[in-house]
Amino acid sequence: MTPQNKGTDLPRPDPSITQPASVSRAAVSYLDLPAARALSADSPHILGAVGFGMPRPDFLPPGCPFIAAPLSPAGGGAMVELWQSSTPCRSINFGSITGACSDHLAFGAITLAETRTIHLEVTAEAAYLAIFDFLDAAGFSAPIRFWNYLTEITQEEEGLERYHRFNIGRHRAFSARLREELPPAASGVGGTYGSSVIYFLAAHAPARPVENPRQVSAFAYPPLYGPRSPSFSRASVAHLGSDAMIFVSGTASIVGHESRHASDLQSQAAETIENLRAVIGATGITDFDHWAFKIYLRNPAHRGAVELALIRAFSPACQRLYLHGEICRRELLVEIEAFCTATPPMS
Ligand code: 3EB
Repeated sequence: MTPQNKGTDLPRPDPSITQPASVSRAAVSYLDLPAARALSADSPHILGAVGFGMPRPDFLPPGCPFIAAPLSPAGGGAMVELWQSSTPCRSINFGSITGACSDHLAFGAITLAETRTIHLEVTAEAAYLAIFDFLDAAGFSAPIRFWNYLTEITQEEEGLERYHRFNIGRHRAFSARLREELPPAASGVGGTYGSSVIYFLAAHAPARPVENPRQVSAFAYPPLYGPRSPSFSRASVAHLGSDAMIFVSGTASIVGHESRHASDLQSQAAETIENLRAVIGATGITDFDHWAFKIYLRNPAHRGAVELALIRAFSPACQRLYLHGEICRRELLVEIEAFCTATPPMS
């Protein structure tokens, strides 16, 4: 985003170069506690763990990064989002960021140090600056995916919505430190308890940003949605050798820049799935493995209806994690993000 450092100057991975099989990829698993405990035995390959409805579990080895997200599973209980690398990881703690990296990927997380007297744009800018310091120290130049879970996201803080204040702070930090011209994929969702957190994945080369032809780019939203537009791309495609990791941002019932079907769950779910299809189509990739979806619901009772629509549209074999969260526009009931790897079949 800095003018002297346009995306076109940055090295792009050449997809025609076949890299050795040791290039590390990340896989995500959404796990209940017994399954998370079982997978934690493989600690050398854990990049990071995110807890929903739970504090750090005692079975997680001390070196593994963990962050407690301020959202709970829609059905109650506790779930863990576990990012694992295909190659060994080592932990990196720098400043207020807890993280880990493999040879090709880094994970990091920060709990926002919010106080009653400091506005969210200040806290958010400081958090993102700390993230860029972490990335510099770890030697990972390119963030490829951000998750932003902000408590009381639609509440006003002295005349400005907290989400809009967050966008100001994030924009300031990206203007100062993001090397790419365009921001990577992200999710922005309201937490329902606890502290705001940001977590992220990064690589050595930038991911390819992808937009949704049905939607105005979030970074180009008109000022109606706050003094600074949200800094995220609709999807990021990280090419790793001949494989790709596809990160689809939090996607909602927005067409153009306007929310559609206010308070109509079925129609919002259908519109959101249309948007997912459109942005996935825009990646140009067709050889996907199974998708992993995270579904954010303003009302946890909406889970069944969204589940039905989602498994009709995608394979029932996909992973699905339903969370109770507040979407950053009050009229929106559901937001869905997606991740998958694409591995061309061996010839
Ligand atoms: C939207 O399309 C819905 O601020 O990082 C989705 C994904 C949304 C990411 C963010 C916000 C963010 O505008 C909200």
